[in-house]
Amino acid sequence: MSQIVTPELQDWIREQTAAGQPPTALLASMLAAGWSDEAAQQALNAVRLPVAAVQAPGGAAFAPAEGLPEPDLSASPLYVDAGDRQVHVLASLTHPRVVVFGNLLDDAECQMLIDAAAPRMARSLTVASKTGGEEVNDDRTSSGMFFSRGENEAVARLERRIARLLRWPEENGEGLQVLRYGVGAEYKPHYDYFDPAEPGTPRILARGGQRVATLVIYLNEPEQGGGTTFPDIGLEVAPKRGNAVFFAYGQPDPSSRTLHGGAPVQRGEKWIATKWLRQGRFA
Ligand code: PD2
Ligand code: ZN
Repeated sequence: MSQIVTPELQDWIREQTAAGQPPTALLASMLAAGWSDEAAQQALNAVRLPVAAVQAPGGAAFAPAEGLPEPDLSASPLYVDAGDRQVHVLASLTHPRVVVFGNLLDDAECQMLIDAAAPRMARSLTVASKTGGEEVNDDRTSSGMFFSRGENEAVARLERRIARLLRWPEENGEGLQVLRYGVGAEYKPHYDYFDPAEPGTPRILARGGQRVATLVIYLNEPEQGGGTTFPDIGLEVAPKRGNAVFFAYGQPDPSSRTLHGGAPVQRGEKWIATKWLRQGRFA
């Protein structure tokens, strides 16, 4: 059997999705029809999500990406031109899509973000999936703050760089979030997309649709612990200053295999900046 993602297969996935079939059911059908797990997941991830209202990125110097945020690694480059910086490609995985970058930020930029965020830190909230509001959650023992998009020159420059690197419109990004974890603080494994089955999700999706990808940027180096873990695929990314881990999820479903967490900091402290990317314009 051919395991290529044909237009017919893409149509079938779109039709089934429109008819209300969740990705897990589509995955089960494909496995039953003889597809390998990897090929079936590849097919699901290759299909563009239905996007209600994606705005064109006014005046952006690149074509908006088809499908999902994705750096151009087609020629297996060591470096990707992110406009004002050559970002290093340290490791990549196709299913799920995970890319570890080096040299995304220099030390001075990391410090500038920490210094600007520090006076504004408060105990981190997570989205309350029942209501679409926010709540304190024991799974997330960090403190944090959000910059608004383009809030200062350092933030604006980083947002331009990320948009170029991941070929996704700046306008589709949420404001950069900065988190600080002290000793013992962690972020238990979770998915970053919004659970379609939760009653609060439609309210959240009204602002730019689903999240489709995450970029976690390390702003300092804890002395021990604090890696970003992906339990489904046995991956742990070390929190090295200026580096970042990118991952994308074509479907808001565990079949994306993007379960991930922030391991407890054992010594020192950990600062990160997270950029979440939406399907459409985040306003
Ligand atoms: O701090 C991390 O490594 C981490 C882990 C999981 C951050 C996030 N999720 C996040 O910001 O979504
Ligand atoms: Zn996360």
